[in-house]
Amino acid sequence: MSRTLISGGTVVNATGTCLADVLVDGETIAAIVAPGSGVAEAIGRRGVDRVINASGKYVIPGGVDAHTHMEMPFAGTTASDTFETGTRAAAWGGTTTIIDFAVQTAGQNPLTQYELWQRKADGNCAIDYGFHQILSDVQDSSLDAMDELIREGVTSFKFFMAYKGVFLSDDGQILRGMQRAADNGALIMMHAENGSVIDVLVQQAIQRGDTAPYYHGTSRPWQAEEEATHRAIMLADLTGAPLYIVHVSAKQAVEQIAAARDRGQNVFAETCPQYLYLSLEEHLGAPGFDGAKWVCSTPLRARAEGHQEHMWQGLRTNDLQVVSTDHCPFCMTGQKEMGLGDFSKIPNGMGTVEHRMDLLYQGVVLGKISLPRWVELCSTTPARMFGLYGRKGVLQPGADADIVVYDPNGHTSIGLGKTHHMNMDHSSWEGFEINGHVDTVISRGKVVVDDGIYHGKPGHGSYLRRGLSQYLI
Ligand code: DUC
Ligand code: ZN
Ligand code: ZN
Repeated sequence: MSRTLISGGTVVNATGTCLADVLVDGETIAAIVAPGSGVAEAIGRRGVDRVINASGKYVIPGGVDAHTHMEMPFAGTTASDTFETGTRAAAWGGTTTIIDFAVQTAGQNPLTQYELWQRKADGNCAIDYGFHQILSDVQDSSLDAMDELIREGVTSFKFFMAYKGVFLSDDGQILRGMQRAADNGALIMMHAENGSVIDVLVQQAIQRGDTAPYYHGTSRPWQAEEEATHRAIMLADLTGAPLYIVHVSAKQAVEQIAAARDRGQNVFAETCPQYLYLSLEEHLGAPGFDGAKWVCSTPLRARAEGHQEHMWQGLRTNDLQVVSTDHCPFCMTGQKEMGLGDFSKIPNGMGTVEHRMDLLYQGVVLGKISLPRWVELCSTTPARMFGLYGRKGVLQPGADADIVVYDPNGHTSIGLGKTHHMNMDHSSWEGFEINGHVDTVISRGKVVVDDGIYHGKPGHGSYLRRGLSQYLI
């Protein structure tokens, strides 16, 4: 079993920062001690295999990205990152855990689908991974499958209020899923957009000849997100189920979430980097077909309406608790271009799994969030929300040694051929300049990235059997 000493860094947890040395023994953290106390030196004399000098750097718990879609079938194609390429890219960016989605569409058996997703990931992941289960048509057997899946460590279930005929569950089906979750302790995740309204607006836009990517945004207006968010909150209230709204992009949806939380409801929510930085006008509205790179749902919102600043505010005030990526990449060639002349045929999604830690760190640089809050949003709360805390999301003795050494004085230029290891033919973040750099990434005691060199391998990542959300117990 190899021993690594990370010396002289500033250890950052969600609770605060301190100067400390971190000793890794095998796959876990053995000790966190004050530098100069002699403890590290004593341990050192007994032999460490490697010393990492973290002086002047932050030592943080590895990132937990609770919302990714590797190899996801969507709109007649499949997300371009496999579990192998996507988890490798995640590792490059300082994320050491992903929670992906096993997908059940109408007529399929959720348990069979879960096993299928296990086979896709097994032996391929560079970092640890877990699963949520997507449920669409809710049969009696699906409700029983929820109980069975919880025993397998799948403790959260995602429903869609959009994408009729593919993923959409109607309100009655969602209600039944929530009733079961209220009984069995599962967390309900919701894609909250009014799909029926969107389908009409999309059809009308295409008929008008408004076929460019920009109109993907205008046909999924904030009212459709606010309404669905409110409806999901009401259904959750009716049933007593805990609710987690995914990829929030509209400020009005944040207001609904904040109001529910103020009433005492167990409602939680995430946003994603794209809703903090990118916009309808500049990105979806890019010349020609370029906007297709940023077609995702919920859509990028108008900067003039102030959504982006409101997301930052929500992250600061805890109206929003988590930042995930909704990583669902598609190449322009052969995939996004399926929607040339008809935006509704562009596969929805963009690739961000590699850049989440860097992009959110800019919030610290810009004074929008504190250093511990960065760690809380990107690692600690997702771990607690999805039943992994203690093992993941914190640097403490006994925790998995998932550790990132982050250099605040380093620099990262994002883009194709620079810091981009996702399986895409473009970058949705081309040209972003990051103050900060992921220097070293350790996954369960193994150095997977160090000084610009990748040392990981497929199959190092293990399946995480998750417990119930630690926000509920
Ligand atoms: N949104 C996306 O952008 N892609 C995949 C599914 C989703 O809800
Ligand atoms: Zn979604
Ligand atoms: Zn998603």
